Amino acid sequence: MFSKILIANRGEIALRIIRAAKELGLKTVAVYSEADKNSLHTMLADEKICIGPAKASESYLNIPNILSSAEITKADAIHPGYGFLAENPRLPEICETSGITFIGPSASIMRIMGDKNKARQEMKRVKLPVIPGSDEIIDDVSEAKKLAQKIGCPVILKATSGGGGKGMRIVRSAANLEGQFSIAQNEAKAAFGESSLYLEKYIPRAHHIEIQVIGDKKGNVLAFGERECSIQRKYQKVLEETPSPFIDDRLRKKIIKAAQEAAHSIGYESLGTFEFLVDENRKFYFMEVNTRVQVEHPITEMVYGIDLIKEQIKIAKGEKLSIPHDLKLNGHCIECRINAEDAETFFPSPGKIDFLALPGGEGIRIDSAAYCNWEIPPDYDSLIAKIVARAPTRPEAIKKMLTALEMTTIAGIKTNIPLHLSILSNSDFIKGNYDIQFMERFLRNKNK
Ligand code: MV4
Repeated sequence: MFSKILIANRGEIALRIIRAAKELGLKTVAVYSEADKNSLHTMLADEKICIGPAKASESYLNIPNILSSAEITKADAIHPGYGFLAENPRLPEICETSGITFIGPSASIMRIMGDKNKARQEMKRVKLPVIPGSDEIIDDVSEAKKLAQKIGCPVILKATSGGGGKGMRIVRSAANLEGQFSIAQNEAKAAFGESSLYLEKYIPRAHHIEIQVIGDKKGNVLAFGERECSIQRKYQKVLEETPSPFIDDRLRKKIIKAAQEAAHSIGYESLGTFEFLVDENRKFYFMEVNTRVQVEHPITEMVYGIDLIKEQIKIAKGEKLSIPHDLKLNGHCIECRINAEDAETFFPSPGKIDFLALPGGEGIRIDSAAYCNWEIPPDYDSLIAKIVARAPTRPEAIKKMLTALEMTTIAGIKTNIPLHLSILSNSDFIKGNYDIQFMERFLRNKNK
């Protein structure tokens, strides 16, 4: 069906895909920008090809350059990884007309899910609980006002093309609506070229919970146990864990079933993630669908003993899902995102890694493209390693992660390892007593 995968990405996720491809006996092509000529993915793929200058818009986001690289190298499949082109429906569309297999969902599913309001309507249609809010996009402030009055403040304005919290505004009182509406519109217009907004009731003290799904071309869909992703700063996840200390077995079963049925109803194919908010009364609401592999996929792999990327590649080849349906959750897993950044100010800290010692041992997994003497380019995100720890219980997983972090040395650049050490030592974190407001509170208290 296909035998050579071009990986339209860089960094740790490019290595992750190379590993899966190699295990399946498939050839790989690395694409790289001028800033990445010494990056590990170029050395570990079977072939490499430069696709342009450092600037992502001219390289990793450049569809014509990526397509011609596939033609030159005779790659017959493309894996987009996450970020960059991963959720751009133009890529699967163009792949189809070029006879290249896109390893991901269909362009049409991607297009619907990329419009957060359409995704919301679609999930409402298939009976997934959605957050109370607008039925359609809101054209002007007067409509927003009427709805906010009906629903009651706080409400939240969201951009239909949204993501990463851009074009999102919490409205605490009706008096602020007019101002926040135009701020959200302008922000959405600047970020996505599209200003349309929708409105929801704001859920306070919520948990950000997500369900991994995978579907094959034959209509088989599996959903896994939740990932707890509430530890975020500025809508960037910092640490994720599974299972969530907030979710009991009964609720877990309910959310898994709801996501599985919804994914099945829309004929979801490939890897995807259903994001939910779970409120303080443990009611869950659909938020959005991510139509790509996610950074935090390893924690699901670790507790279920599976390889999601290999499975995703096999599905793209037309194979039937080969993961057993009686999934057994095995232990507890935590992922720390190690970023090249100042642990206090969060400023990026690119530069040369002078010394690198990474941890290991049973239950530890490192996904990283970093090596000693590599110079981290300043042009891309600051994720340099994912440290993942699995153990039979949550306390043991925390202890294993603390040990792993203490046995990690990354010199020459700053990292957020000190931040992770203090989160893992925080009494509320240890108790599992946290929600999406945790980081804000944690950082405020730390600086007192
Ligand atoms: C919300 C919400 C509460 N109520 N929607 C954040 C990014 C995007 N995925 C949607 N997000 C949220 N939507 C309603 N109706 C809370 C979040 C949210 C969040 C908000 C403020 C600070 C941190 C947050 C972390 C995750 C989710």
